[in-house]
Amino acid sequence: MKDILTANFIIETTRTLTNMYNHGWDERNSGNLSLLLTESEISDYCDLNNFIREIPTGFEAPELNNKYFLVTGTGKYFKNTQYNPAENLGLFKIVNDGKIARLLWGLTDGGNFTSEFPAHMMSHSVRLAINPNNRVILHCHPTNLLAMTYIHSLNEREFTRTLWQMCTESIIIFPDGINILPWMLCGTNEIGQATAEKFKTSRLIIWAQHGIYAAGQNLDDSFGLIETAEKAAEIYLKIAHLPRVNNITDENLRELAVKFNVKPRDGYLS
Ligand code: 2HA
Ligand code: ZN
Repeated sequence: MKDILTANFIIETTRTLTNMYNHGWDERNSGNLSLLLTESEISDYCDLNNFIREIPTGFEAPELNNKYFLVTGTGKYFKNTQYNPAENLGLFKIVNDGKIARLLWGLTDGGNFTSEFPAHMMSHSVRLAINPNNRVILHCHPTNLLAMTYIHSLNEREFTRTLWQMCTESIIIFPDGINILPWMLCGTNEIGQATAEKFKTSRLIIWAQHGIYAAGQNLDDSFGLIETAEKAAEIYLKIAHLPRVNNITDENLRELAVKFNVKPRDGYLS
């Protein structure tokens, strides 16, 4: 067996978590990440015929049967993962129609998967049905987006249009816009189901007064989505209280969509 700490998926995940912490999006134990891995990616690094322990998931997801996920642990700090990946991350195989997660590696202090495991797994199911190359679900608490949910309408079209108008790049990076859940109790199957439902039409979901979820084909893709939306929110907060004398118009947004070959969400441009 090769040393799993030298595997690309561990190195990249750890770098992403550190980077997110450094952006101020993951205070204390906040945020969580799950990365779908194939058998061939992990078979050199851990014994797939053995497992350490089994944890009931509390939900069913037959479509995730026999899939492998690297997941952050509950109560673990993003900032600490770089110093001890084996304690802060867990590699799981999903079995029994999604009802059981088998720990193959990690969570060495006896820890459990993230409290938002339902939201992650249910969201993987939905995104995989739309794009078989989806690998990552990422959650964090980005400061400016979170602040915006206190002062901006939570209407998805209006919120999206505001973000599109704040940076030229926004509509190119998230043409599907941003979906929004009202404040809900986190860590439950209910918020998991609601989040997965929202992932049917966008790759970015805001949890009002809490944070954001992103889905992507790899860590850079999902991180980049959040980074772009967060930048737009930062600009909004800098200018929201000032008279606006210039703007990115709907005509400009249409030009961007044509030039960069993206399809803006139906009905979002007037
Ligand atoms: O894991 O961010 O939503 C801590 C959280 C819960
Ligand atoms: Zn959170």
